[in-house]
Amino acid sequence: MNTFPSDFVWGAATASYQIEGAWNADGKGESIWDRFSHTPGKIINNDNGDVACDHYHRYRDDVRLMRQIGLRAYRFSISWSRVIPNGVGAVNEKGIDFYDRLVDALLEENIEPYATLYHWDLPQALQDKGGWGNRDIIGQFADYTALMSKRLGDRIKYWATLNEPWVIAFMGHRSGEHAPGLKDEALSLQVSHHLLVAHGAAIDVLRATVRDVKAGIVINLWPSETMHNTEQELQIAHDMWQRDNAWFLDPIFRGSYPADVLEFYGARAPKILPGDMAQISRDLDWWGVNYYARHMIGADGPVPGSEYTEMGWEVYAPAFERMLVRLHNEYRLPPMYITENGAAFADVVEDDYVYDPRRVNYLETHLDAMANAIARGVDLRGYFVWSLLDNFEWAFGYGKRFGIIYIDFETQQRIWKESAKWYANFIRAHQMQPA
Ligand code: IFM
Repeated sequence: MNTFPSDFVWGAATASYQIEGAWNADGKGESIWDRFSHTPGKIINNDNGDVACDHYHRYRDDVRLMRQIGLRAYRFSISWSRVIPNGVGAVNEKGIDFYDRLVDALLEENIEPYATLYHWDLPQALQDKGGWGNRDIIGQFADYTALMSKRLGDRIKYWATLNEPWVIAFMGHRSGEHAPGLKDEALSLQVSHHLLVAHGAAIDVLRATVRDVKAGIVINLWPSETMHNTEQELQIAHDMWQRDNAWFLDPIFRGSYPADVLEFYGARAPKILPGDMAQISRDLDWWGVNYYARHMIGADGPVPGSEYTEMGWEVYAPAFERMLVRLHNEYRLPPMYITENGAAFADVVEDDYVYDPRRVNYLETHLDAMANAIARGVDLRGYFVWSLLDNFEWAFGYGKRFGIIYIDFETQQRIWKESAKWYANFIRAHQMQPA
């Protein structure tokens, strides 16, 4: 059995729109997710994040839960429209106060805050001016980063610029399943480029503003594996890796887009200005990988013998280990964190408790895969389970439960799942005791 270094960081992750609620409280502006979820037909059941887990009002309870689980770190995101309601200009002090209080509450419990600046909830006022499709977003994001890092940088060292640029660009602007709900491939590619340049601009701001900053980005990665290893399947797997993963990894870590993908997109490829690639490929102190499952090419339906989550995602940890080793072999990388990993299952409450052995198995096998990857040389420093709480799962609404803590959305009661108990015991057995 491989294991973890004693200073390995054990955490949990959430995101503002998925848990905070209080969508228009205390001067918060409208975000694209408020607008999208208030549009009938966009979200299953027409659910929305108006209340969500009411974390805005209950964050103290949630920090207490984190302490009880024994988390050393908590990854959350800041809602841009809560702190700058129109995206630019006037600052909403009450919004900043919320993050101030949250960070202080975390530090009181010795829980290290990891802040993500953008987890998808763009101020609607900026979307009205073109959002991520308008190059002005680069300066606007830099200004927002400057505000937050000046206000919180004395207490937050770990900053991520973006969460999952693939999802923002392609689900928001190509498939239209996510806010702002656009379906335009050329636009989605331009958006992905603006996201990356804005990321690089924000890295410069963080370095200038926060002493001893640890600045990074979070990327979602899905490896593609093949059922029969035919030449055709291998080609598809290769193309998917290039278009979905290398499209973001190469510019960040190599300073150039993959040539085969640029050629594939041809005239739809983004407009790149001089200096952009250098801006995108700034040195990082760390980076985060969000990993859930693999794609299986050539499987006509489910892979025989495999288990699937409520999302329809396969539970298969060996692909995780293989991907981590591949990344380590192919790129020159800063220290890596797994910033999301977890599974949605149809949880049932019985006697104020949720017994979720399938989630425990998912977590156990994926942690095992990580320990193996570390033994094979991968510089992995921490892990954040997705998610601390059941929450608003975007276009799926509240139907998909990823939490290790169950939320009764009628009463806002927080209920322990077996997986939270299991994780608490695991952390206790593996973590360095705080001084
Ligand atoms: O809930 C999301 C999260 O916001 C981003 N990564 C994937 C999770 C599960 O779909």
